[in-house]
Amino acid sequence: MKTYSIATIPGDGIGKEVIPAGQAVLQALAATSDRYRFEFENFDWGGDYYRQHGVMMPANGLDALRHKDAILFGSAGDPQIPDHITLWGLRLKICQGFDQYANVRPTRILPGIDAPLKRCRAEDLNWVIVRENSEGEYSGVGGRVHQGHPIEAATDVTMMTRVGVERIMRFAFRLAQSRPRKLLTVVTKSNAQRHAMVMWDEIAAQVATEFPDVRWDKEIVDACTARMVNRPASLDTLVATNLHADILSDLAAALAGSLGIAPTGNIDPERRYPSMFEPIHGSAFDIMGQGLANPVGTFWSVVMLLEHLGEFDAAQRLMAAIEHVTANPALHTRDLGGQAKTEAVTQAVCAQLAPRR
Ligand code: NAD
Ligand code: K
Ligand code: MN
Repeated sequence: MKTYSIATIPGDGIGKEVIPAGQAVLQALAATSDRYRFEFENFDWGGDYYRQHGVMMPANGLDALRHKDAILFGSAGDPQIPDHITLWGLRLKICQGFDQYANVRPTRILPGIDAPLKRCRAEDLNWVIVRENSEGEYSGVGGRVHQGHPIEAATDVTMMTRVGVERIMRFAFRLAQSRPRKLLTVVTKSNAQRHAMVMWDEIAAQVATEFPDVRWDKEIVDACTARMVNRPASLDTLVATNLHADILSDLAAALAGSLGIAPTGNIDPERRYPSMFEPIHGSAFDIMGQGLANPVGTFWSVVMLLEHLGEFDAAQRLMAAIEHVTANPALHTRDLGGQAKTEAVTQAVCAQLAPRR
């Protein structure tokens, strides 16, 4: 029997509610198989850890994760700690430390979900946004000088490297090639950002020549938001910079019904390091501790984790169980207009996975 070693990092806020739920569905799957099992190690890093130790995770934290098969992550963000400390001290440390340069964000309108675009049929909205996850606007290059003085200045430099852009473009073209429509939209802002984004466009055109069977186009990021609303079926796979894709994917999630549903994988395509899977949402301070969190984004992230491990049958079964549950309005959480609690949705998915008698 194969044993997969999974690190769980619930982090803060509703991360502490949805990650145990994700763990429960993995256990429910394992209970139906004699081919694989999961071994979990939980890491209590995040805001509470910061209050005790002055850091979000220990200095040798990456070493504790390095040999795991995958990481399941909740959220970093605590109402009492500035967001840039929680984000850079935990999630970005792991993403950048393990060079998880491809952030993959699928969006679909799941069965039973009342999505806000009235003229959009479910089959019109089936996207994967590929987010460059290692540099760009979140390169960490920058600084703040003369703090508090009239001449104060601050910069966050958008840094792009040829290596970084080439590898994300190649990943995106390959992903687009693997999907039925073989269609890629390269999101840009080269009209205004005339250095980094011009290089981005040039590299896109170069890499495109390696994929003659992929149809591709370019869209300026602001126009892309309108296109997502007005012509969703004209999009399939998208590739965008760290910041642009961050914003576009929250819009995508909302268009598909709720931020609480959307999953993501922070992936090291070369598999030198473990990849990390998480719902795209944050700590949700407004609902934390009340059992109101929608766990579907975490469950779908677990589907991506299973696909990454090569457990395609388990991934398919879990996705089917999720869709069975979203199709039932009695199992919708408050963000979807329902009244179900995290626990009830989790139990329903686990029950769906259990062997029939
Ligand atoms: P958020 O995603 O936490 O919440 C935005 C809104 O969506 C809230 O109204 C929330 O209640 C709702 N929501 C989010 N997830 C939900 C779920 N699963 N079920 C039901 N409703 C859900 O974004 P925010 O409020 O901007 O950020 C809160 C904190 O989370 C901040 O500290 C931020 O930095 C952090 N954050 C972390 C990550 C991450 O760890 N990857 C991502 C985004 C935000
Ligand atoms: K998250
Ligand atoms: Mn985000």
